[in-house]
Amino acid sequence: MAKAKARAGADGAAISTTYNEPQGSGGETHQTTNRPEETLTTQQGIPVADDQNTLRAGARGPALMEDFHFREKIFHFDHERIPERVVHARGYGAHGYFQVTDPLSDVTRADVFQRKGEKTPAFVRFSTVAGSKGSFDLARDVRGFAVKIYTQEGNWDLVGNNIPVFFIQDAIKFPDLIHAVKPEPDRGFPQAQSAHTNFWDFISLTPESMHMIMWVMSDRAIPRSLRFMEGFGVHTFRFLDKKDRSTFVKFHWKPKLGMQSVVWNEAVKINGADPDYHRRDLWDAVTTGNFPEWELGVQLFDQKFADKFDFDILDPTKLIPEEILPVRIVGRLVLDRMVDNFFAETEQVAFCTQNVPPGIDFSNDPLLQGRNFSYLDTQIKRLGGPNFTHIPINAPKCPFAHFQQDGHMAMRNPVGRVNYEPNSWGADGGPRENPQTGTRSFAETDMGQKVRARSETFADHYSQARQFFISQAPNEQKHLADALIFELSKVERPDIRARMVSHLLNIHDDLASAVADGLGLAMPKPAKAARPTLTTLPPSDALSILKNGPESFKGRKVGIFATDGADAALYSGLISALQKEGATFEVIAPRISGVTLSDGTKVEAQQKIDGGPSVLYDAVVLLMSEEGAETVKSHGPARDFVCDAYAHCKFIGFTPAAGILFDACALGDKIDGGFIPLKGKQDPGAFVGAARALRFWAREPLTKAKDDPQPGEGKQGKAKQGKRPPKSGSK
Ligand code: HDD
Repeated sequence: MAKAKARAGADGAAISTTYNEPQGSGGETHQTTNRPEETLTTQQGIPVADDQNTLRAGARGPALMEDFHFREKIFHFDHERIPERVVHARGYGAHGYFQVTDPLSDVTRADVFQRKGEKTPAFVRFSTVAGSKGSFDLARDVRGFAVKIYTQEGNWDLVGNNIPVFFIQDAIKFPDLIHAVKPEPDRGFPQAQSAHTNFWDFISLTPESMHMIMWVMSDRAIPRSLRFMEGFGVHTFRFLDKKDRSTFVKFHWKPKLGMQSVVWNEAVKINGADPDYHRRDLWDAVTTGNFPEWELGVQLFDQKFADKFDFDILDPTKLIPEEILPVRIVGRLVLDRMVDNFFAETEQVAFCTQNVPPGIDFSNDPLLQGRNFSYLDTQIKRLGGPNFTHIPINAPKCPFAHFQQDGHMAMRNPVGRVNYEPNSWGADGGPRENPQTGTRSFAETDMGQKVRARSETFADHYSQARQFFISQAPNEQKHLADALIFELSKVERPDIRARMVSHLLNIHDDLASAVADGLGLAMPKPAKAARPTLTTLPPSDALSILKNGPESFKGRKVGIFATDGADAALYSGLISALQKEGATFEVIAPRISGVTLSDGTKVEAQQKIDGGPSVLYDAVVLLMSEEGAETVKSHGPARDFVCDAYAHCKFIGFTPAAGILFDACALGDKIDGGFIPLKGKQDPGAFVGAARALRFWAREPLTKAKDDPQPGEGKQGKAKQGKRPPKSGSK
């Protein structure tokens, strides 16, 4: 057992230290807190008398080589970093469990899906793709959604994203894609952005990326919270039953609190105000017992369905609309515990797409096949050797036995005389293979000539991109066009901008004209398409965020900008309405010491106005006395608080005195339905009720798609369960 040590803090108080110790099958976390009697030691366990001064020859003399404590401390510090992930470097993880709600024994023998109600431990790491470890959370980017489920038959890693399709069809293009999006090699910037020349150069030369481009230019790429986004396994996988019969499967994670994104201008400002916005949000939710939850859904289908579907089910740039193939909800994922140590767990966790337990198998998706090589390979570089499964976060939690041995940092080796198989040592001969319970592959017969070729069935690059676009609510379409204009405006070469617009012409004329107009570009000719765009695919409501938002304000956060003398009864009414809804709040005040309300009650502030801009909140309240409003009305951050909340279409609750501030922000004549006056007892409840719509979208000017059916009016009719009517202003 490792000992937990305590060290003295600056004030002399003991600070707890936790060591993770690889042990037995899963390792365990050993934690001891506040044990001031414990003595600081070296890594070798030698007690340390003085940790403030190096050993030297005379008080002003040179340091001595024999100071092993100093040398060990600095040696360890010098080696504290491991290479960051080549992609998905910035991430945040949490523990939890997966629970089966609808067993799948009819289609898979995977042990994890057999018993209703059973919980299996899980670890999830969310991430951005392009940015370095220290980049900001609100980059426009795909979010990684990697889930490790520690099943009783080994670890299952479902290494997905918050977008159900991908940029490329063949893994051989992955290094090119990532080189193009990462900082340009000569100058080393821009960081965590796709808005630069090289990225759009590569994309505009890669028509297969167009569907994914629709998603990453949509609000999906700027989620409000990791808790409010969907996850997808992306590829088609296989389930295998007890007789090895195969069913194709696509995996979906659906957030219980609905989907929600921020707007781009807000994202830019959040990155300055709180670069850790997403990780702080997850930390706060889990540590206050508001455990984030997703449903696991599966789309199941057979070869017959695959044969008649419009697109190749092996093509990772395509999805199967939920209206055509409903999602069956089979379980839930709950995150209920943060890590003890970020490095030990979140940084060292190693996901590998090839980790699938018996009963789950791969399809021939060429991207998945390539990933199955890449992930194992990358872990060896990143974690330093082949024994990364000895690290507790990566170790299976079921019994395991094999003859792999030795290598860097081996924590466990097979015991006894036998380290090979077959052997003649009978019962002492160690583990044996088991054809009955062991993992078996689908008996794939689809083999052919050895070729370097892309299947003809992968050649339609635009139809589903169009389907995505016409499935968006008008506000969402506008955001998508604006995002393309923003990104392409950062592209230095006009020919690349024009080439992108030539692809957009194959997707939707309105989108192409809006973007060409925004760029001040003469309309180019459409790009040459390998297949003509199908204009018959109907809108799919499931693809829109606005139609899959929450029904309540639960899990959301209000910023209450308060001044001295604000109405005490309204304040307490507001707090109870928010608590009843399951929402949280922060008080923002001119000074961090807080405010004194009308009845003399003192209220602590969580933010001083300069550090608590309205972009950090889902809705805001201006709880002000006249005198207070007069004092803040000429203060820049106070005015930005109000102007931004207005510009970002937020609901604004306000006491009458806040009118002074509205006038100062030139909003006096712009009061609309998104402004909720707070005067009487019922008003805080009315504010929370309005805020359930999350944004007052009617405030946002639109560019409308003219000739397509509006989302929800398509031939495929209503989307699957969980679909909600459009929010106010989304028509
Ligand atoms: Fe990947 C990391 C998701 C294509 C190669 N990938 C990584 C992570 C996620 C994904 C969520 C972070 C895991 C973590 O939190 O530690 N990647 C995807 C998805 C893809 C995809 C959903 C397409 C459907 N990836 C992809 C391809 C390749 C890789 C085609 C290479 C051929 N991905 C990697 C990697 C990473 C990785 C280099 C970096 C760190 C790691 O694996 O552990 O191997």
